Amino acid sequence: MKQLVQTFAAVLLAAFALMYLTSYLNASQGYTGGDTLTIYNWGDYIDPALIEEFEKETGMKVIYQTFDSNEAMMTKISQGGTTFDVAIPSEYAISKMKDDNLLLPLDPEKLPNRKYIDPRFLNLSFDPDNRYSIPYFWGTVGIIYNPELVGDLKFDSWNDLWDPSLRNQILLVDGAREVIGMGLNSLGYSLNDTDEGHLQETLAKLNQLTPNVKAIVGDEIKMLLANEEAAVGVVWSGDASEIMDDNDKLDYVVPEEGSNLWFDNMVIPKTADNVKGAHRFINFMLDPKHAAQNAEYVGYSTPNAEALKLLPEEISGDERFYPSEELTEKLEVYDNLGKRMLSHYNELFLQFKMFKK
Ligand code: N2P
Repeated sequence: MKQLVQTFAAVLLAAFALMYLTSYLNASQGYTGGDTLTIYNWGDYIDPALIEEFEKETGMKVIYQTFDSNEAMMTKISQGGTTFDVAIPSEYAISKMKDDNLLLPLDPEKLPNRKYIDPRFLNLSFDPDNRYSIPYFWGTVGIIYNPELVGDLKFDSWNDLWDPSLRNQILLVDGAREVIGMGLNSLGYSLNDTDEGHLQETLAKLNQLTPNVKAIVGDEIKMLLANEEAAVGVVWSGDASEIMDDNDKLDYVVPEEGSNLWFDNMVIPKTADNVKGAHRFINFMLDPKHAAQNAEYVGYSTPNAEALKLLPEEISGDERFYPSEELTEKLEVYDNLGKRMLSHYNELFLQFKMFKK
């Protein structure tokens, strides 16, 4: 009998030790169970107070990680090994992630606040019926400039950037599609052009811009431009709006040859661990009150029609950041150019960066 009790105690002890070891290993490997939610978003792209509010409301713990380009985000998600419950890619990346089977379909019943999204931003070609994605922010790519430092230049053409008076005065956003796209547009080509001759011509033209380029930078572009460290920047519209909040001397313009119209959307990656929590977070962000608070904080344009009504008229009525449908029709959305061509754009961008150094 005594031996039986001893064996039982030893088995019990071993089971406890195993349980302890498993939970220790899970914790040290960043395991995310039902009450944590891992979000993968662009830098400077959410009001942190909303994360706190979400945590308080749901009791979930949010692990928040950031990326600075669609390319970096896709590489990390496709490599696996890390769990992300919600990510926020742009349209061409969503199309590619769908092709690569990296996304889970959304459950519309768990997203009642979807009804607040302006139908103009739903059902777009990269994700018909919004099976995998829900709009987060949208905007353009354009030029922010300090009128006091650029003479008569008005930047209604991308070609103004090549003006010799702008030596060492331009900051560029660190994005392959944006910089190659601006080069293509300056030559009158589509920013989805795949003709090798056009692409080489674009690279040669971008290389000629290098004397004017002070730096190619990430989110710090906002601080540098607001502090007048450079006279001109090629930026996403929402960053321009935020910079202009800090320095109202600056102005933002979308050149007439055309530019990019982009849409960033919330998705649930295939490797998600907390799918229920992911839906809860997406629905929370779609609440007009939260969407308006977020838009006001980050400076980007909300696709949420009810949230727009809650924003002050000086924001919602500003055509630079809420361009009319008529204006946006002239702009181009990035196509998913396929794996090979997207890598080629990245390589060309790297060559431009190397040439600049
Ligand atoms: C915010 C980045 C916005 C990305 N820092 C535009 N697609």
